[in-house]
Amino acid sequence: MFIDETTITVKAGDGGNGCYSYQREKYIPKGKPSGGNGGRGGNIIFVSSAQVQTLQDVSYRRSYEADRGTHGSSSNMYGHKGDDVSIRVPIGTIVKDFDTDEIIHDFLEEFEEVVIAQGGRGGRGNQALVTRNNPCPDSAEMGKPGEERKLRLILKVMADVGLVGHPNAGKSTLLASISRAHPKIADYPFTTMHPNLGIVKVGETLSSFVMADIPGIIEGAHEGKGLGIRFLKHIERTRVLAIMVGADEENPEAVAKELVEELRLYSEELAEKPKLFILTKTDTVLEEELVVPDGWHPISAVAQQGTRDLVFKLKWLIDNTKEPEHRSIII
Ligand SMILES: Nc1nc2c(ncn2[C@@H]2O[C@H](COP(=O)(O)OP(=O)(O)OP(=O)(O)O)[C@@H](O)[C@H]2O)c(=O)[nH]1
Ligand SMILES: [Mg+2]
Repeated sequence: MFIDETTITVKAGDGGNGCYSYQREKYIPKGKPSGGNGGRGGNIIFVSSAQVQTLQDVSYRRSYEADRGTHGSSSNMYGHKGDDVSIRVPIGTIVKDFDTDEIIHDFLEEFEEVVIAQGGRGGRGNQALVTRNNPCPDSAEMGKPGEERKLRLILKVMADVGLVGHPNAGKSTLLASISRAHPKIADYPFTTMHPNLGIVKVGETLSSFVMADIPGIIEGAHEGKGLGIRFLKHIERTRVLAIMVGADEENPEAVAKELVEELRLYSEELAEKPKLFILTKTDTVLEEELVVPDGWHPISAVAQQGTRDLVFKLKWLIDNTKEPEHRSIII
């Protein structure tokens, strides 16, 4: 299941208590202070990983708790640190404080490791509390409680190119033909129900880029028609857009215009991204009847025509587009 929003509670471990004790030796009624410190509580750590694509695994549990540190003990024995809890999230996950809406962290790259809730400090034992003025402290400290937070997680996938088009335009077919992704393809609208990502290799070069295929958009999507605009957030962070229109549409240019307007109703910024217009399914039209609008790129993903050039064009466009400035945008 593709889950791109969830709410969870995390609780880091409490610190262990410091110990209050005195050395006991023969003939010495009260020896030196010897109570050890408590151990620190375990942290809650988030790690971004390319191995997970959705928030499904995270949302499986409502709350996460790290172990507490153990208490200090006599003979200056320190308590052990509580184990950390590490939670894997997909790249593109935004972690927000549920109550304040503040962004705690936005995971833009792989292997980012962030402490989201700090374990509590262990309390000092009476041995650590010794000062010149107070050589025999008569108490030890309690451990501090671990941080507890309610979090809202939002996934906005990270990709270089976002595919935009009517249902059935051939978006998933293109992704499947130029990457190793296996999105579902069928001749009915709204086959794609959630975003698919694919890594596209650029010809025989060593470079590649990430392409995001999202569900089709129809007129009125911003009002919730079709699958609506729920998935547009997944192309907010792309550098460029590929607007795809089937050669079997009556007026491809009008369709493209309408698609861009639909994007604009969602976000001006999204609509203003650099775009490549692609005429798809060119094999469905007789050669002499095929009209390719000015500046458009024709392809037939099924006949593997124009797709290789398309990859180079997209790469060029990506390389010549600045990285989006604020990659964590309005939510
Ligand atoms: N003849 C021909 N058919 C194509 C081509 N590209 C896609 N199709 C067909 O068009 C239909 C829709 O293709 P999809 O790739 O699922 O379309 P989509 O844009 O992903 O559709 P949604 O997921 O519903 O938004 C399928 O039956 C494909 O086989 C093409 O280049 N030529
Ligand atoms: Mg599709």
